[in-house]
Amino acid sequence: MAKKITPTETERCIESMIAVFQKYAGREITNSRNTLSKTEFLAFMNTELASFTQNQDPGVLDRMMKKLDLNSDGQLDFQEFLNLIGGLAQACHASFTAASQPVKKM
Ligand SMILES: [Ca+2]
Repeated sequence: MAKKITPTETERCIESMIAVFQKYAGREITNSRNTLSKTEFLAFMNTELASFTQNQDPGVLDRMMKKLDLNSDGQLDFQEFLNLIGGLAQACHASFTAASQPVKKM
């Protein structure tokens, strides 16, 4: 009998990133299943990162899409998507580490 291999937390995270990307990239039948169109990007942001988007002015997501779209093809491929996730993870990590710093005594 084959031993069942349990994925590690890291492996599950990678699998989740791919699954989420594919879920939104596959929404519009007229658009590639391997990239996020602007509509798919907005759906992703407003669903998966609603706590971030709800307090932003509408131009922020437009500017984010333009900045993330490194090859300016109007689509976000998986690498461009990962830059977004990496940037958000970095910002969260920075705020967690800042919050856990002991308060300096004067
Ligand atoms: Ca692109």
